Amino acid sequence: MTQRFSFDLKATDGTARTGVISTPRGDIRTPAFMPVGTAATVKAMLPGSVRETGADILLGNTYHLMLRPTAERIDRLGGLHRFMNWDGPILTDSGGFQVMSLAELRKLNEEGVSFRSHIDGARHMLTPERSMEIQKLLGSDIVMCFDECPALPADRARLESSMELSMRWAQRSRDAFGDRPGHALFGIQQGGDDAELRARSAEALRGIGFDGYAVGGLAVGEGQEIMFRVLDTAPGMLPADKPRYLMGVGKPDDIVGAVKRGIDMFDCVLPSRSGRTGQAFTPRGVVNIKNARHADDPRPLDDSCDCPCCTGYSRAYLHHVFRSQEIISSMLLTWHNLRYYQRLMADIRAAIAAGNFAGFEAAFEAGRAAGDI
Ligand code: PRF
Ligand code: ZN
Repeated sequence: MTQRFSFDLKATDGTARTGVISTPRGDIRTPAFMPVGTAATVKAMLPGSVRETGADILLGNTYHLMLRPTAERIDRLGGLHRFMNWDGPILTDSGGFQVMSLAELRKLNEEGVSFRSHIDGARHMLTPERSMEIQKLLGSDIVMCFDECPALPADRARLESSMELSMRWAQRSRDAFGDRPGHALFGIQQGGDDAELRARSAEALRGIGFDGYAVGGLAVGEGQEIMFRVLDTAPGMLPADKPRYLMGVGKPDDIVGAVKRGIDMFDCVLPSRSGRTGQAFTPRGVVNIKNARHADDPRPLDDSCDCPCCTGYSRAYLHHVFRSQEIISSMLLTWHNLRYYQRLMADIRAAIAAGNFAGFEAAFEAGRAAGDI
């Protein structure tokens, strides 16, 4: 029986780690970047193309899918994998974070969060138990605990009561999830920028016991310096033999700095969303394709990239289709950005395996210092 979920650490370099998460739907090489497929699609990409960029796993969202088309409908249609035609692993976020950033008229109490849909204003309620039920109906491979994530800065009393609520919800999530071989449940550490609260949160989660542990509550307004200061200690509070996931991060330099501090998994809308707004990630920094300097440029966007955008098209073409608002502009730039992120992760994994993360970091920084030419 291959109904297993496991994490094998292959090599470490300082606090940076590389390994493989095994799931019945396939392996996830870590450090891993998960493209975001919020509404059962990675916008502007076919699932086979997302796979070609090198992605092992996608992220889906409880909040969006429960509102439209509903978890029950996806279940009737055979689950999220079949619905969106992606047969690899899917991690689903639990909904609380999206309720707080997207929904209207939110009311939070011990039981959960009630809110009005940002789509049609209908009232809904999310609790740890309902979030576990929805993620099960979706057929998620990696289920996230239902938590609350305060924006930063926040005072200590607010961070403390919120963290404690999230830990009670973590226990309720664990109880409601039950025992589902081949499926994983991840706990989420909270505590904002307070090291003592982070330690208490980690202790509570370790006491409950999870298949993996997320660092939540970061990239919520605090800036990179504070985020890295928290990450100097937070990952080390979590079990070394389980994957560690930094939720909603981030820019390429955020990822490099977080890997260095012991993080194994990431998700972010940045590569896909930026692709639709004309921003391209390259080893020499961000290129804004709408800039007039590209209008006559026959060169590829990134001469080091093997993606269809860079092997088939000029900057002049990309500039033209972006300015003309052609659909292919979003398709090509999203493909390139997702490929850039996956090459970044592959380079990171190879460097850690070779014991040369410092060399990787130096080359990464040198490329960005050189700038786009
Ligand atoms: N909790 C959950 N999802 C999240 C976050 C969190 O803290 C974040 C914070 N960056 C992004 N997505 N459940
Ligand atoms: Zn490319």
